[in-house]
Amino acid sequence: MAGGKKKEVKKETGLGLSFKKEENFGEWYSEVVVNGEMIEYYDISGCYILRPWAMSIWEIMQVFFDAEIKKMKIKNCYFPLFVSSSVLEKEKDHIEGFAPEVAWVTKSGKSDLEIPIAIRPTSETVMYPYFSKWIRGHRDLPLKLNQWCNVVRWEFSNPTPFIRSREFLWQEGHTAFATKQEADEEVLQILELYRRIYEEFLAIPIIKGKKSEMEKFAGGLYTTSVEAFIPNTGRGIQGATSHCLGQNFAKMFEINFENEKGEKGMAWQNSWAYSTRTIGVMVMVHGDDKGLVLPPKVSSVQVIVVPVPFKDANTQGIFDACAATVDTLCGAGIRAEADYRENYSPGWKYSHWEMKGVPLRIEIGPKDLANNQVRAVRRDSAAKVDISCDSLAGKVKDMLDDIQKSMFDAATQKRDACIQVAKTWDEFKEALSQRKMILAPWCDEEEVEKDVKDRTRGEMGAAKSLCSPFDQPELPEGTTCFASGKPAKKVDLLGKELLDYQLLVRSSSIFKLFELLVLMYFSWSTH
Ligand code: 86X
Repeated sequence: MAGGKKKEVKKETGLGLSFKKEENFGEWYSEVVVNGEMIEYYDISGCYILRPWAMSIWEIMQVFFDAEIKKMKIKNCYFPLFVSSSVLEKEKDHIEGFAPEVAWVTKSGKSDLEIPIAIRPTSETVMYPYFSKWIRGHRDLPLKLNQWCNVVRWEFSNPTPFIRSREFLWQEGHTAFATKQEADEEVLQILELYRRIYEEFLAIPIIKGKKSEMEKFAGGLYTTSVEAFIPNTGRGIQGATSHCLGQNFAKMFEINFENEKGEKGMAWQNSWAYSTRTIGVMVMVHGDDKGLVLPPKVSSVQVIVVPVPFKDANTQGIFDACAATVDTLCGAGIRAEADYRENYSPGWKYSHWEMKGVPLRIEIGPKDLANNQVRAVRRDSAAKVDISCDSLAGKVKDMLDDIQKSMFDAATQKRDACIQVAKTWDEFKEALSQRKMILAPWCDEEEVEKDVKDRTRGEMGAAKSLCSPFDQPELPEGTTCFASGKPAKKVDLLGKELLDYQLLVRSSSIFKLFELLVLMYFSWSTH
């Protein structure tokens, strides 16, 4: 077992990343989600296998969110995956722009279906006919439903694991109220839960705000969101959304009720969602050149214990100490496991668990055994400390809390360094070229918003309004819009979006051949 008695040491190849986060972000990301055992690529483009390592993160967030919405008296339900074409198209205006993304089932076996059936891209049209049926009087309100499910959107632009996949997991909440005030309140309560998922669980700072008229969900009244930032790309990304739909859908689907006085009213509705995209944002923000870095709160293994046997030392004693360590930690509510595999060296195990992003590694060798201590190594900072076995659980708990906090602080510091205040167009352009998000005084007019897009359009997308942050500074009298020079109404957060970013700039082999031909032509023609 120890030293020469090792059975079969696997080659220490295949570990480690061939791309650096700073140098080739897109390739780094594709590699880290696979080598970190979160994703396996699948033979249908844009579809990915979520391995247990990713699914466990999703489940931890789900346990939190599900409990919180239950406190709000929101009930879980499950509506079918399929939508008939007549129901999907009932609500034409909302669907129109999205139509190319809808996937259809057209056959069973070899025979064509009489009427094709769509796969839900979202469930408004699936659910709202039943809201209409179930809501009669004011006693039927509020109706507050949520479902955990998959949806399909047949995207054609660069698919990316978690961030933009053709099938993804989410929760979608759909609620109906008698009054606008109740709906408004819920929009913000849900948004606060989304903030907590990002900041408290994923250790990612977000900005809460309201979407512009152009960027809001067109079917609704207003849209709020949490906006995150990916420093390496200089891009913002929408983390989750909470919409007030107003009475638009109630009008279309006839979701009406009668109040105490027998008067007719129309329901006020909300819808809200967060998806497995959260996991992709976490990988992008925290990962490094050694692999994933998982925040302790969402890691299914918070502490990995690695025995470090040495030649003729007391190997059994070391293994027993590892088992005792796992027992103590698990007993204290810490998610700990030991890696006893005999066909891998300790060094290989270190790299492996670093790749998977486990927050804390505990090594136990002969010296530790003799001193009644263990060695703890942090994933986020690589800091090493020796911990006495007598105070193990308490110390480890403190360390995990500290890692969670440090990761959030580090991400916040990086994010804040990428936010620039701009008062003029030139300042705005300069900050944009430095891959920053911009806070700028804004006239909040659609024409100007379009103009900003036009004037910044490049190969990898245009700058756009990300949100108008709820947290607004006081605007001095006479402040003007950075883009139009008109009086500013508020401060807006602007930037480029990750979804417009070409993550993988890979040329196909036929394209490479073409490039080669062009190169040859020019080198010959100059002779
Ligand atoms: C917008 C709106 C809304 C419930 C949410 O953001 C929260 C959860 N839905 C979703 N949206 C679409 O309505 C849509 C519709 C079709 Cl038909 C489609 F193919 C794609 C879509 N994408 C987004």
